[in-house]
Amino acid sequence: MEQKWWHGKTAYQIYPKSFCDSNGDGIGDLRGIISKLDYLQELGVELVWLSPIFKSPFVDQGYDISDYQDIDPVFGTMADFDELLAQAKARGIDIILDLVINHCSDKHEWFQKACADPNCEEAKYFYIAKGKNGQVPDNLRSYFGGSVWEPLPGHESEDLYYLHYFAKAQPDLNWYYEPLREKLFAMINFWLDKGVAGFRVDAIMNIAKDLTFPGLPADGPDGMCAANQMTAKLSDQAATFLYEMNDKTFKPHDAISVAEAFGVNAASLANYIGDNGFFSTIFDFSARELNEKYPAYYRYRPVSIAKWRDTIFASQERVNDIGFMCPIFENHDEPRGVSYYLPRHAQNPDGAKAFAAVLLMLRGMPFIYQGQEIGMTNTHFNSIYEFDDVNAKDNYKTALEAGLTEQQALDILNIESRDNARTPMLWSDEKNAGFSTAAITWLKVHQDYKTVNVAAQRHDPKSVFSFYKALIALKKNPEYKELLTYGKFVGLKPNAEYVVPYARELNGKNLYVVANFEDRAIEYELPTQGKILLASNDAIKLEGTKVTLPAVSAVVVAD
Ligand code: TEU
Ligand code: CA
Repeated sequence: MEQKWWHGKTAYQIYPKSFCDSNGDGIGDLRGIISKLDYLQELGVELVWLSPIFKSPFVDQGYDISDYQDIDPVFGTMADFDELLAQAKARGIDIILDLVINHCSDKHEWFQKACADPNCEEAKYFYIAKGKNGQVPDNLRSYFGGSVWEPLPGHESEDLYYLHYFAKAQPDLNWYYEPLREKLFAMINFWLDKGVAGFRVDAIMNIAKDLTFPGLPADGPDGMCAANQMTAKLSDQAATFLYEMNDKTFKPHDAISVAEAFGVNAASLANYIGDNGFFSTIFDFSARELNEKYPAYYRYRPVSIAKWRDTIFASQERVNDIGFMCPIFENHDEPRGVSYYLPRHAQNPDGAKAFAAVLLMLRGMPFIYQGQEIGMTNTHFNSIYEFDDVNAKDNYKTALEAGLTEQQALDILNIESRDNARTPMLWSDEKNAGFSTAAITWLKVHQDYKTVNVAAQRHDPKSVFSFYKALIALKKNPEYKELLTYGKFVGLKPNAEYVVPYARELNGKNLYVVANFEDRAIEYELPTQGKILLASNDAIKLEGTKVTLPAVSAVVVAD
């Protein structure tokens, strides 16, 4: 496998609105991020992904972009961004941005022009189509509910519609029109030329469309079919565009591209992440995919750590000889992992530490989502009015329409909603958890901030934060770096439901991770004898090949 500059690094996702507010308006910003670079350096991360910071009306929190080459004033200025890049670099941290190019905002000047004149050049950047038999062009359902088609503003009486796979305020961009692709590639190169190390690539498989808009057999009582099913059918078409994008942007810059690509089938993985693949790497969403939301988002099933283990082990083994996938536990679209995947008795700092060991020693570049490193859990919301997320509001509505009570609909959002992990970062036990001096923050502050915060953990050697720091340091330790970067992943046999054991193996050297999420101590027999490198709990004992782990703990052993 060809070696790349980013191999072996640990990445960190910042959700800019909620990381740190420098000017007291209740919203996180770039100068806030600059003020926390020392913290990130101390943690040891070397790659930071910023969720969108571009000009946006924030209907979908920045994933609706109205100007790709400008910073939204709520976050600061281009000068602030340049300083952030330079200051991060000085601390050995590379920055990657969010590339949201399946769609833009309806406030983007391209779409404004398209509405003013559906025959103009910019109108070709979008999918604008006539209705069929008095109906919208097809029966696809958008990710956020309702039809993917909306009447083109100003042309309602002309039976003209525009396509949006996500919110109505996010018109899809027409990748089949070459001049539009060239515009997007030039924009990507603008940021890469500035010194950005690469991109996280948003919702990218959706760029492929069937231009005859045939629709699909209904998958629900509304007569519609989820748009992602069409996307899944058209992945070969998307691939053509993605090779082109790589050749014209990422590749000449030796940039990293981390794609949000759902549902990639095993047979095509090499095209995505192999040595000549069109992406550097993709997130491993296999555990999250277990919970297909439609047809009933409100009928969610929790994913147990046992299921998580079996699913992730399979995807790790699948890519051993192909490339790397990025292990994640949570992000800005997911509830907090501790609350979502761990059994109740492990939804605490011990569980967060044990999980950290499992996640960070896996093969591939892990992404830590802000607050994960201090063991944040789901935020508790008392009413629908405390939510911001467009998706949460849609899901609430759908649940009520399906006959759930308000309390039931709220209970589900408290488990599943994207806002669970979007609340402000907890820096201290001061006002607004040290995130902002404002009277009100844009999203409520997590209920546990008095006890769960960075200040309380930073100098405590037994904290979740210190354990993350030690694990990241281990990945950089010259003695284990190669093994942890390129070593093969080998799933070991669990001897209890909530035990997660695996090995990493390179040139006859082994490293073992055993995590015990049971509510009782367990003994585990390792394949070979070794020494403990890191233990999440003082009571962990290793005698010969037998390791004893108390309830909710994890150990890293090397032979
Ligand atoms: O997400 C794309 C996506 O397919 C999902 O994870 C989606 O957010 C989920 O089904 C909704 O519950 C990306 C971004 O990560 C997300 O924040 C944006 O809302 C979305 O694209 C649109 O840009
Ligand atoms: Ca601010």
